Amino acid sequence: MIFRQLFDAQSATYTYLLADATAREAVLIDPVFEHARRDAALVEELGLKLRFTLETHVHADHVTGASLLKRRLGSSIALSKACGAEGADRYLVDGDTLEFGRHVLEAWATPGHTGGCMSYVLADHSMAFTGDALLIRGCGRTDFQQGDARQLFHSVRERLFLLPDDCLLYPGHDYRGLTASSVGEEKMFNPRLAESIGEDDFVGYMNNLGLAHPKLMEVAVPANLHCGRPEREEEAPDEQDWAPLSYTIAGIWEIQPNSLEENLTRVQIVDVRGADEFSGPLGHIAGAKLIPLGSLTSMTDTLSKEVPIVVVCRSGARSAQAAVLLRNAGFARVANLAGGMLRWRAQRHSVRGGMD
Ligand SMILES: N[C@@H](CCC(=O)N[C@@H](CS)C(=O)NCC(=O)O)C(=O)O
Ligand SMILES: [Fe+2]
Repeated sequence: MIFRQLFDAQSATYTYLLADATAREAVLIDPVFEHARRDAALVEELGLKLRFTLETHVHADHVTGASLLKRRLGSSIALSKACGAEGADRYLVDGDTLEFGRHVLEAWATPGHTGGCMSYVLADHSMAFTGDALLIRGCGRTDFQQGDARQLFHSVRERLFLLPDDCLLYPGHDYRGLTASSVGEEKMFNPRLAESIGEDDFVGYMNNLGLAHPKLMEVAVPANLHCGRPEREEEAPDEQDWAPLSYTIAGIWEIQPNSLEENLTRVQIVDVRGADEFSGPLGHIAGAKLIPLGSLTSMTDTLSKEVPIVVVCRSGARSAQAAVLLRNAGFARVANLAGGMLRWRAQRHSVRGGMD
């Protein structure tokens, strides 16, 4: 079998590619919207036919790449019936199976992190993809999307822990850099769910986690309830190749600080904050042109259409709006600086003015 573990650094999400090495049929578990191009390229380079994308659940922290991959590669979208999403090609219930070449994945309902969580287990029980039901030395939170700590306890202890001790576990996320575990290991060392821990202890622990909601939750959940179909039906208008960019569910191209640093001399930087912020404590990027968002549409004739534009603000929100305005004004090559000046500074890129 061909197996690849892929990572999204923004949400610490793992995507898994599994394929039959002979039949060249593949499935992709939990693809991420911003990486649809990367994932499609890998599938094509390996000479695979993507049969399905599978979701372990309706994610709250990132948007699925399922719809983009379906459009690019003709894959079918499969997810649990209980998760309530629309637009899939196949709705799975506990016990369903999915074939790729001579391999088979079993769908196991493992609710608790969300009401519709599903784990995918290779039919020989050598590998399980547990989504956020069981993380390495942890588990998914249970405080939204019909989460239920008691249900999660039963999903893990009475289902996943019945797999053989040497069954490898691949989670939906890891926030600390671990990549895989095994059933035996988690039975012994999981601080929340190890076999020595009782149900009431677990429930008490989970009901008092006190975590902030995921930053992207309000964007991600509605988008995932439509399998990540972009708001604008036409995909990423005019593929842009002047820098490594990613296309967001909101229909905006983004550039990360490192990529902008490498392309500084080849772009026009337009800072759309107010003049006071431009010369304030966050400083600005050397060479940036100050055009506050409110003045942008009346000042587009001061910008060149020949040179790509990167728009910048404090956090990336106003500049996202600026990117849309510029595109509507006929600028084809525009990208938003992801995370704005805050991320630029946090990643220690140089600034003009400002304070340390
Ligand atoms: N800070 C992260 C939070 C991510 C989060 O809450 N992740 C969920 C999975 S979708 C979880 O269960 N996390 C468990 C944990 O953080 O212990 C974000 O804003 O995206
Ligand atoms: Fe999750």
